[in-house]
Amino acid sequence: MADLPVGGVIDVPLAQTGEGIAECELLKWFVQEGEEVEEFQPLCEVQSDKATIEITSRYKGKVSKVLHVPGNIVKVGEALLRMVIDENASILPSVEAAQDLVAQDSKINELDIADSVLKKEKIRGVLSTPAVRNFAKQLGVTIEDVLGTGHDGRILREDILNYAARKGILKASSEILIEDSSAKNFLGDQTSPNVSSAYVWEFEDRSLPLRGFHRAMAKSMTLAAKIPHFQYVEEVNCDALLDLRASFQNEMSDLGIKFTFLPLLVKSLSMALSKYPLLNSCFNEESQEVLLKGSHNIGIAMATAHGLVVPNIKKVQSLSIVEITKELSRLQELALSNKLSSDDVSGGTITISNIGSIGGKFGSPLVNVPEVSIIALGRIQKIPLFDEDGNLCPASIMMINISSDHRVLDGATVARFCNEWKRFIEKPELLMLQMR
Ligand code: CAO
Repeated sequence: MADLPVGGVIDVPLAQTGEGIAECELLKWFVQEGEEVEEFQPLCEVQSDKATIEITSRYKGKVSKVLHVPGNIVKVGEALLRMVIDENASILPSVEAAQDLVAQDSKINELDIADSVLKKEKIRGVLSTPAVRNFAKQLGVTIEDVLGTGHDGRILREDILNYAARKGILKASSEILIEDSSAKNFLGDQTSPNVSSAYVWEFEDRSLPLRGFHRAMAKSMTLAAKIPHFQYVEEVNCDALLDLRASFQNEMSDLGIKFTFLPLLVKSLSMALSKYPLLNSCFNEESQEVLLKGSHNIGIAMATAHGLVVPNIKKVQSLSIVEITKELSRLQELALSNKLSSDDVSGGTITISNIGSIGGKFGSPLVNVPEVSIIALGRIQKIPLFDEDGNLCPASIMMINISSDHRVLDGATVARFCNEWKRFIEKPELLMLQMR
C-alpha cells in the first residue's frame, strides 16, 4: 500500500464495484463541496452494467472538490472527489491502493456490495416525507405496501409512482416519470430514447449518449450477435393456462397477490428443463466446455425507463408458483426503480422475454451470454381453430420463439424440449405428477 497522507488532501477513487466492471456512470451526489463527511457516510450513487451501488466514504473529512457531474462515466480507480481528511483518520487508501484492492479483492468487494445492497433492499418501512405520504394518499396507494428505495428504505415519490403503475392504478410509470417534473431529475435531464411520453414536435437532430443498462445492452448484444443462433417457433394453446390463472385469482385472493401467466410459464419451463438440461447451460468458448447449471435461475427481460435489464428468479426448480409470483413482483418493483442488486442480475441460466405483455406475435431475441437459450413469448390471442371433429372453436394461442446458441444446441433437442414444455402449458395438471 502506498504512503498515506494524514491531515492532507486525498483523491477518493471509484473502487471496484463488481467482477468484470471497468467503469460506472455517476448517477447522483449525496454530498457537496465544503461538506463535512463522516466515515461510511454515503457519497454518491453509481450505476454499473449490473446494478446501482451507493459509494460510502472510507474517511472522515471535508469534501474539497467533486471531480465529476452526474452522467459522467468514471473508470474504476479514477478519482471521484477530493477530500481534506481528518488528522485522526485511520487508514486512508490512495488511488494505487484502491487499484491494488481491485485486483486482489474484487470478489470479496462484490459480495460486500451485493450484501449491503440486499440489506438495504430488505428494509421495508414507512420512512417518508409528508409530501410523499400525501401523494400516496391522493393516488389511493397504501404506503405501507410500498418498498422504499431511498436512503435507509425511505419511500420516495417515484416508488409510489412505480407501485401505482405496477398495480394498474396509473398508466405505465415510465410515461408518468417523463411527464412529472420532479421525476425528470430522477431520470436525469436525458429522456430515455426508448420511452415515449407525448408526441415530439421538435425536428432537430439530438445526440443521446448511451448510459446505464442501455450501455450494457449495447455491449452484450454486440457480443451475442457473434454467436451462431437458430430460432425455433411454436404455437401453444393457452386455454388451460387462462383458466388456471383465473382460478388462482378467484380462489387465492386472500394471498393479496396478482397472478399473471408468467409464473406458471416459468414453473413449467423449469419442469421441462429438468428433462433437457442442455438448454439450461452456459458455454465457455475458451475451454470449449458446456457447463450444465444445477439451478434453474430464470431471467426475465424487463424494459424500464433506465433501459433493458434481466434480473433472474433463482432456483425456480424448488420454488412454488406463489413464491415465483412474489419474487417476480419484487424484481419488477426494484427494476422499475433502478434498485436491483448485482445478485439479482447475476447468475442467470436461461432468459424469458415476455414481449407479448406489450404486444406482437413473436420476437427473435439474441441469447444473454454465456447462456445458450432465450425464449420470446408473443401475445396470447384468441383465434379460430378447428377442433378434432372439424368444428371451428375459439382458442387462446401464444407463439413462443426459442433462440439458441447453435454451437451447443441443435434443432432436434430444442424441438423435443419445446414439446415437453408445451405439454405442461397446455395440460398444467401434468405438473402435479412431477412437482416436489
Ligand atoms: N399475452 C397476453 N397478455 C399478457 C402477456 C402475454 N404474453 N403477458 C402478460 N400479459 C398480461 C398479464 O396477464 C396482465 O393482464 P391483466 O392486467 O389483465 O391481469 C397484463 O398483461 C400485464 O402483465 P404484467 O406485464 O404486469 O405482468 P407479467 O407477469 O406478465 O410480466 C414483466 C412481468 C416484468 C415481464 C412485464 O411487466 C414486463 O416488463 N414486460 C415487458 C417485457 C419486456 O420488456 N421484454 C423485453 C423485450 S426486449 O428483449
